[in-house]
Amino acid sequence: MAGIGMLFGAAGASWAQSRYNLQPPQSPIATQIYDLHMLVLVICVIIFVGVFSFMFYAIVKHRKSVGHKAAQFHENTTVEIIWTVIPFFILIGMAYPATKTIIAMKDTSTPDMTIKATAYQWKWGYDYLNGEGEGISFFSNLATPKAQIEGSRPKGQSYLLEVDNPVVVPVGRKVRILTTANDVLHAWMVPALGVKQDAIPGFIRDTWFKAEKPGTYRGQCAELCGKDHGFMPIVVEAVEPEKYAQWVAEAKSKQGASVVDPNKQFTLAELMALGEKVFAGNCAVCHLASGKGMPPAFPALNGSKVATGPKDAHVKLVLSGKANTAMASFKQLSDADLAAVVTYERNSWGNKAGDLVQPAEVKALRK
Ligand code: HEC
Ligand SMILES: [Cu+2]
Repeated sequence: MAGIGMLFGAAGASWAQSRYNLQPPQSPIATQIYDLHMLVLVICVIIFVGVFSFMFYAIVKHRKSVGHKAAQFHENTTVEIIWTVIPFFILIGMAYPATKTIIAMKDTSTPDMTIKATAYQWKWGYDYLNGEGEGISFFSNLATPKAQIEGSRPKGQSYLLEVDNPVVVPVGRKVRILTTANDVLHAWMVPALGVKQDAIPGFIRDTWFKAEKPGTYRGQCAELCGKDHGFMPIVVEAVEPEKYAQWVAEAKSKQGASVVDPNKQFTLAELMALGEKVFAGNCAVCHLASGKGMPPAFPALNGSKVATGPKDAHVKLVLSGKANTAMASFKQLSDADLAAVVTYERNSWGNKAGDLVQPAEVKALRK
């Protein structure tokens, strides 16, 4: 495949920047995919030009008005053999490198590290399963401000391709990604790294990449059916190994701080502070930071019967969601996050329930 790259050496560099071509490849597999794409394109163009040149030449040169008579012949064995054998070799010429690439894509053996990517409606959760980062896990939410989506502010450069917590990986390491889903089909795709793998509820699929250069690589959930797959982007941050070690240390200490003793009693102020963050990250897209929602689609929580009613019912609704509505289950949040967000809803905007929910109460209601 190096040949094709060399053949188009000079042109290749500028094509790589083109908005009409695939994204510039940044991993060995992406490079193979890119080269395959160019090879097949060139073969198609050669065939196209060859066939149509010959055809138009024949039509013009042998037209009736200059006195040509159609030749009458059929069953010319030589021609039939030629037009079978030539396409056969063209197909083999394309299938052989394509098969090699597919086999390489599927070869997830001997990875340097493994990350599980779990899809949720509508975000990604990541768990670092081994290596230096073992034990790190976080959610990655769309970070594009609502005002840009609604058009009241100009769109940023990474519009809908930015998240709060990117997946950080070291460059030059083979990273295996396990994909699965919590609810519906999703797909983990990062074009520049040459990966696209369906995330299927109840199944684990895997894929891999090796980022060659430090950089930020952006992708999207590539599943079509479902209204918000376009709002759960994927961002992979590839960094030098020293920077990666630093990130791991920071992520672990942050995580250590948020893992709380399940029996810890929080104060109202603590719960409200944490709750505001959890609400902004998980609930405000629908219910709005003002708690006013967007009725009738998304009810206001300000003055809501549930948010000011018995707290067990309130916790249960957030834990289980409401079937057949956009209100999904949030059981993947920690007991502390759930206790905080429910407390926050009960005591924010105009709501004055005055009570608070402790993580232990959420834990008891999970059953
Ligand atoms: C994707 C949109 C969406 C998100 C995100 C969302 N909700 Fe909801 N929520 C809804 C909808 C829709 C309903 C109404 C369900 C129904 O028809 O009863 C609802 C209802 C509720 C209610 C009951 C309100 C009432 O008066 O009936 C509460 C409480 C609630 N949500 C809390 C939360 C919390 C807490 C979060 C974040 C952890 C959250 N919601 C995230 C869409 C959403
Ligand atoms: Cu999705």
